[in-house]
Amino acid sequence: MAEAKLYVIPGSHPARSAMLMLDRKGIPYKRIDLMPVISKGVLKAQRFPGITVPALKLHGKRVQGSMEIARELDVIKPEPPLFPADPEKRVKVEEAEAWGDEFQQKPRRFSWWAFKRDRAPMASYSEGARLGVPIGLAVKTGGPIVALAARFNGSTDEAVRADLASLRDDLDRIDGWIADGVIGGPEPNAADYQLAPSIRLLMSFDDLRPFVESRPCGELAKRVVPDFPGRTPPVAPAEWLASLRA
Ligand SMILES: N[C@@H](CCC(=O)N[C@@H](CS)C(=O)NCC(=O)O)C(=O)O
Repeated sequence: MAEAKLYVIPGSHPARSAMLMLDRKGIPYKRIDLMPVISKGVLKAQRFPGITVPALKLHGKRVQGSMEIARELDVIKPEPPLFPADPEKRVKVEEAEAWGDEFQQKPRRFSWWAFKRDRAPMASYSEGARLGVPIGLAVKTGGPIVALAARFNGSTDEAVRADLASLRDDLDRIDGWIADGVIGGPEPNAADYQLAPSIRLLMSFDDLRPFVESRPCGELAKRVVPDFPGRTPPVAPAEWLASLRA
């Protein structure tokens, strides 16, 4: 059987979800690092139906998207399960997972907004990645890629400011799922793997880490994703963080 191949972008949070789930299932895979934006063409050339990572070639099948990958992994290797067997519990995990799939956009939008201001911290997110060019050079010449990614992801001041204004409610919701036992149990489920990398990406920003790390969701993220590369010094105007501070 051919080895599984996982296409990722370094620092991508849903790609990290897929990596963690493959590891959890004990399925070996080859990781293929792609440059953002250029990734779209590579995935098309590889005949994936969509243009985003994570994208997985497994047993001759192409599976794309963190939620789709979670389901496929449970089919091909049921143990340990990523979804609870109890139907009611499963519905709750699926709800949290689907919400997390949407929530991904907030840390993504913030990241590109921040990198548009200063690309230098991007290098730290590519730790251990093999992009085919030196990371320093990729960052140095990456202005057009960052500008395009920021545009594709709607990383405008208005959008990012609105995201930050509602972030506290988002974190409360995630903490609520932990309190209700939907996530945060001893055996991580698909919603843990979906949400924790997004929290970890938020925590990589010095602006946001203080408001996240000591919360239950911050603790959970550190446990589920013990290592997540990247660090970005403060970049957001102080007043944009007011609702987190309140
Ligand atoms: N919700 C999807 C979203 C995947 C997604 O948008 N991935 C981003 C990276 S985090 C991507 O591939 N972007 C294309 C690009 O940056 O060019 C999932 O979980 O798989």
